[in-house]
Amino acid sequence: MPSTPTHCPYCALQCGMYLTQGAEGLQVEARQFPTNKGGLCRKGWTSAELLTHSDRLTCPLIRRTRQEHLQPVTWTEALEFFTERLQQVQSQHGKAAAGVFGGGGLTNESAYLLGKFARVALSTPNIDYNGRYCMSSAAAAANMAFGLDRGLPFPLSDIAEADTVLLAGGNLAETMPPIMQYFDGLKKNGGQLIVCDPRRTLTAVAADLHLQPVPGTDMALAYGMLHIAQQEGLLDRAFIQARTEGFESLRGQIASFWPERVERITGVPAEQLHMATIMLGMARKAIILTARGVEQQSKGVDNALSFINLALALGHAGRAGSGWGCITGQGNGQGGREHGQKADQLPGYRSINNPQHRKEVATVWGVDPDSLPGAGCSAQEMLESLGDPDGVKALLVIGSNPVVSAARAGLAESNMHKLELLAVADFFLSDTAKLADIVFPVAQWAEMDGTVTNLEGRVIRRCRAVAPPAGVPTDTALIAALAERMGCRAQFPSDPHIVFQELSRASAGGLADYAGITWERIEKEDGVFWPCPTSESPGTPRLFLDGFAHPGGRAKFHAVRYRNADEEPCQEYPLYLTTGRVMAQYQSGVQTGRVKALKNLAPEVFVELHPHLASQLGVADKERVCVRTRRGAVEAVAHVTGSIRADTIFMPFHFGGSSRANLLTNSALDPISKMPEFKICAACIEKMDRTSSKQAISE
Ligand SMILES: Nc1nc2c(c(=O)[nH]1)N[C@H]1C(S)=C(S)[C@@H](COP(=O)(O)OP(=O)(O)OC[C@H]3O[C@@H](n4cnc5c(=O)[nH]c(N)nc54)[C@H](O)[C@@H]3O)O[C@H]1N2
Ligand SMILES: Nc1nc2c(c(=O)[nH]1)N[C@H]1C(S)=C(S)[C@@H](COP(=O)(O)OP(=O)(O)OC[C@H]3O[C@@H](n4cnc5c(=O)[nH]c(N)nc54)[C@H](O)[C@@H]3O)O[C@H]1N2
Ligand code: SF4
Ligand SMILES: [Mo]
Repeated sequence: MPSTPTHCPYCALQCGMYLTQGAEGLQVEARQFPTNKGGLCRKGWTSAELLTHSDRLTCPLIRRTRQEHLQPVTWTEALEFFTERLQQVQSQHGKAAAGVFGGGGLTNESAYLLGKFARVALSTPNIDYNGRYCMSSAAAAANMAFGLDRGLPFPLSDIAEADTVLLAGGNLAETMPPIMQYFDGLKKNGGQLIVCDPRRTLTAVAADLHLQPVPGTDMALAYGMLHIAQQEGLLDRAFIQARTEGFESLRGQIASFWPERVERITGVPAEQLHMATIMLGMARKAIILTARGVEQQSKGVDNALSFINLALALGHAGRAGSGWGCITGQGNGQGGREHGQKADQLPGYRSINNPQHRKEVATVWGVDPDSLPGAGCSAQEMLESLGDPDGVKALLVIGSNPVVSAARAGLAESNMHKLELLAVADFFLSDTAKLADIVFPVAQWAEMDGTVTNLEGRVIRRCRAVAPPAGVPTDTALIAALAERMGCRAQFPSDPHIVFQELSRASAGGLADYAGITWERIEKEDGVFWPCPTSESPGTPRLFLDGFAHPGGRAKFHAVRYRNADEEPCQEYPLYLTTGRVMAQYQSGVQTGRVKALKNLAPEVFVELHPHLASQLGVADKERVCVRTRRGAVEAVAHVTGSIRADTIFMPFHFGGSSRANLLTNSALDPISKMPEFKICAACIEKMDRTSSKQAISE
């Protein structure tokens, strides 16, 4: 039986795998690929089980009133129902009453076609995607500092070659296990790893130095390191002068974050701060990485900028082997934002507000540039305004499960009920799909061809290994069918190979230029790094070596100001609640929650708390407790562990229904990226006997 070389459906590492048809369905085998070097995590190993899972959706479902249950219908009925309802909403409330909510798991081809569908077939500005919850703060920071945003501006292999790596707010040992090979390589080569996380995670355990700050205080920590670097003469003056601008504007900030003050704010001992600064400042090659821990905050952009400031001031950017990078999350978190799913972006990272960019894309689409809508609202704003007089009233969700994953999910859920049409395209009945008026079944990753762009900016090929179940379309075929049924005159090819060729043309001349990339090249070359403007171009594994992307080629410092989280602990809610991931579950759990081996490893929502806190509260390990915030209450199993700060508790967000961590989270947004504050809110823990009399309320 032939094996199909492809990649895992889940995270941005995009490990290489082979899929082979065996007696018991498709078998997964690890494949040597530059990212995973033959490694896979348990989610990858078990991913093919879902192709034949009995919960798979195989036909469209509709309900004509909210009192009815979803019923199977034919495709003709489904398409008619969708277009009639949508056109009704748009003719009554205007074009912008239609909204699209996409996902960073969609292939480049699907993401591109979805962006075109929103702007051309629906003529609505309102399209955004779950990458807003993931990458948007780092993306905004990179654009501001470097003039270009690509998760890692260097290949993963640079990590192993560095002298020092600082990872702030990432738990890669659980979120991308095979990536740890590069950190092992770093140590084998005599390099050192610093991890900054309020929890002593599996990743922190692997570090040479673990900084364990109070959640939300990273900006003070980064300024504190700059202060020490200045005192110790570790700033790279020549680099600052030749390749950057704006350093002078930071002077006041640097001066005011002396080590003892930083220790008071962050809880990180001044000696550790000193040690970390020396490790980074003395390094010939150093890499600073940020992930969701510092980015998913109402100051996520400023947090990322403060780590970029540190990299620039030490001369660790724009040089081979050094740099700041952000660890992208979803399989196509990177490509998903390059090709037009983001509210203000057109393919190739063009801006929807730039008349020249609009013209370039409109020419490829064969439409009048003036017919393209402007920028729409961001993901969280869209969900919070559903049903409002000016808000979205008909929503298509494709590749996301926001009822579980949006901040303040109780509000998002109740708002879904205000919609006149909720359509969801998924292969399982997710929590969001359960609320829908119409559900479109779609093909899974191994059943369709396409490309995704991994955390390194490497464009790679996903290959079809099996046919989808009869009557189940791919995402591109579904989008093309919807556009056609709506009478859209622009071309909507459904064949992903043709879509990719159009996408390459539409990206030509943009920042994320794919014009020189073909599927054939990707297969031959183990992926191609963008920008790759011509077929002769080798692609660009390392960005910024000859200059940053701002006009003039200089990187910019930003004198960001330290501020508190939107919601700090108080008497009633005395703890910091932070949320995140565990190895065995993926995101809202729709996929991994259906894999028995993974479910056994991580069966239910828990809350990590320190033994001091547990004894203060009289809570025993494994006892069920109630976690409460201003937005709601969730019952969870207590995991008592010395690995977390005593002022902080942690919950994973992978579980649906009443176990949603997002019933608790705060949706305060970063003013620039519009990223919600998933990582910090004020909470309390109550013993169940005290709670049972009160109702466990949630919005
Ligand atoms: N198993 C698994 N792997 C995944 C995913 C998954 O759902 N499951 N999802 C994928 C996706 S989409 C993403 S975005 C990535 C995310 O990958 P990561 O960013 O590694 O994951 P998180 O667990 O969200 O957050 C990382 C850490 O941030 C810490 N943290 C919280 N608050 C702060 C703070 O204020 N400062 C600092 N310095 N740290 C803080 C948390 O304690 C946590 O350990 O993982 C990808 N891989
Ligand atoms: N509290 C808290 N909340 C968070 C986070 C956190 O750290 N803490 N992290 C945030 C982050 S970084 C992210 S990325 C989001 C993710 O949150 P979600 O967007 O909810 O992510 P998934 O659970 O992956 O949802 C994807 C849905 O689409 C389906 N799907 C998967 N692939 C495809 C496809 O190719 N086509 C179609 N049509 N459907 C597909 C899946 O079955 C699933 O139902 O959660 C965010 N929410
Ligand atoms: S690390 Fe990510 S890409 Fe690799 S097997 Fe695990 S989930 Fe899949
Ligand atoms: Mo993410």
